[in-house]
Amino acid sequence: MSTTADAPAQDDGAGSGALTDGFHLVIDALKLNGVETIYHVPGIPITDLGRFMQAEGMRVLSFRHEQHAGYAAAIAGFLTKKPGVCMTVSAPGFLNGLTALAHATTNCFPMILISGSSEREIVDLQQGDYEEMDQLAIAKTLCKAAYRVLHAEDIGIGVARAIRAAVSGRPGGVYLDLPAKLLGQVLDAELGAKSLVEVIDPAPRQLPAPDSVARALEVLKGAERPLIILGKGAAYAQADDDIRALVERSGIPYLPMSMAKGLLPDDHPQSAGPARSLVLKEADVVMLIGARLNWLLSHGKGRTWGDAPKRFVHIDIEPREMDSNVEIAAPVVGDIGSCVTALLDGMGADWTAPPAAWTDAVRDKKDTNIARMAPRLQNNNVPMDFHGALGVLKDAIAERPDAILVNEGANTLDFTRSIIDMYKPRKRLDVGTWGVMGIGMGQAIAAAVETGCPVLAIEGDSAFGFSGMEIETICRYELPICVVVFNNGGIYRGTDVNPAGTDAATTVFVKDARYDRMMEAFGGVGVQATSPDELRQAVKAAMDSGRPTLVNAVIDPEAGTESGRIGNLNPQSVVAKK
Ligand code: ADP
Ligand code: TZD
Ligand code: MG
Repeated sequence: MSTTADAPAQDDGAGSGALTDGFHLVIDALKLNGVETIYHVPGIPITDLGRFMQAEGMRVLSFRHEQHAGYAAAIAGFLTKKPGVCMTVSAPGFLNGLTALAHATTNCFPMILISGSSEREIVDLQQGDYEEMDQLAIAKTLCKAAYRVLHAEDIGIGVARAIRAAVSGRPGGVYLDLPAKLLGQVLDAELGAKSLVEVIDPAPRQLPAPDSVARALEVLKGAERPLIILGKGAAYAQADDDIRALVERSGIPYLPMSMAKGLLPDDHPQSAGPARSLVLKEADVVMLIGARLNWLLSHGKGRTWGDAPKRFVHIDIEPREMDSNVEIAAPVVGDIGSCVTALLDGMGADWTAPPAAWTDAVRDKKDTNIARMAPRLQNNNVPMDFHGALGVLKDAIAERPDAILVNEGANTLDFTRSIIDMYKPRKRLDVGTWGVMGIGMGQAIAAAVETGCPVLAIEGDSAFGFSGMEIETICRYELPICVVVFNNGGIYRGTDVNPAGTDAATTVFVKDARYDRMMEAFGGVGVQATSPDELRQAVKAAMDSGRPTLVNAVIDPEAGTESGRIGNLNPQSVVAKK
């Protein structure tokens, strides 16, 4: 319990005489609930809150922009199953953090955005306070829950509600509004301590109904060509052993969504990753575990899914997710750990593996695709193409399966996802449900801070630019992060020309940019790599030393395609010519 250092003695018979205040009650409430790390940008009215947190032994990481502190908090939530906390100043700082809070909510990651706010009386009369904004009203529409605390004795309850809302049921982002006046409010220390709330069982297990499990098993048993799809909800659930047991016991081929890669190792015999098109088209029963049928799975219908009729089994904690895009034959609502255990228990001794005709067809397709890709990954072309560079980085991860891979870009994202195998759960972090650029450095920092593991961030040059200034943060905290910028001189490609002949084309950047020199400016290691061999050496040195490093990997500006793998989502003009 902390009290204000220079508080005057007071004895009104109500408590100990010692005083505490809003600042310290916020700290005590967070610490009581196991929150030890804060992702942060200081300023009025929370500068002292950050200082006091540090003084009380919390880890307070100051960023250069709130959006990246927010993305760090969001991914900390994914990695730890506890809310990641971002703390910002009022209006502009709050808005900068809000993008990440909305991202956390969209991705079902538990996160709390704590923002200081201006005086309510002035804000509500719109009298133009310093950084005036009705933050609570704005946050409400963009996150799972939003709360404001007005009295110091309610801080304990406010923090408890925020934590429970973030992690229980479908996880998401929560906003907690702390007006400046609240932080300075004084309270008897003993009463303050009593007002704190330790959240018991913040994310209670949610057992599936037995008849829903039986129905799911019936549907699976009737399948000729079954498929399991693992999503990032399955990775989040930390039910790794049970999920693996279910997949292996069932004998069913599985497809990992991007951030579920490594939940089972990508070289597992049942992985259907390299046969994605075939299994989506041909499967007759598909069991989704913590994956939504959103755009990333073509909404469960259309060309991607072929003409073969399909029945879906869907495991998710959110009942409203069922039938969101297509009919679900067997909804199983509950937490993934409990659902998977129940399915395993129900499989019984007479469970039979899927027909060999199906598993053989999947394996053949996979073997063919892997064999076709292999020589392209060995190429030593200069300038490098994506395959030559990623062949090197694929080896780097295979040699260090504990390392965390952060990945964003368009071509840089799509090629990396399909080429680099992951071997352990929650080791691949990326742009998530929105395909958002800018998560890179925030995620890399949180990954290093929360896990202590080395981080390899593979970044398109455009993607990197969104959060590039945070390499100063990486150097300041001396984090073991190696950033590889795939520098193809632009968005998708570096070759666009403006037909009007005036400004540079909209998708191109300065030619021959040296991102490595940015890292040197802050005392980190910068390396220019123009060939796969140079890239291999640079990344090896970085991963061996653990020193903050940025490798400017020069990629052929012609190598990429428009929008990477999702160019089909671009609307077409009937008038304009490209
Ligand atoms: P992906 O993008 O990998 O396909 P999504 O983000 O679409 O994954 O889906 C994740 C799903 O996982 C969400 O529908 C969410 O409700 C669900 N989920 C998250 N945590 C759990 C959990 N512990 N138990 C059950 N479902 C969960
Ligand atoms: N802004 C935000 C926040 N998210 C986005 N997804 C975009 C803009 C649009 N966008 C993409 O979808 S990918 C991309 C942008 C700007 C950058 C692609 O260029 P890159 O990767 O250099 O990162 P490649 O390897 O050159 O394709
Ligand atoms: Mg690029």
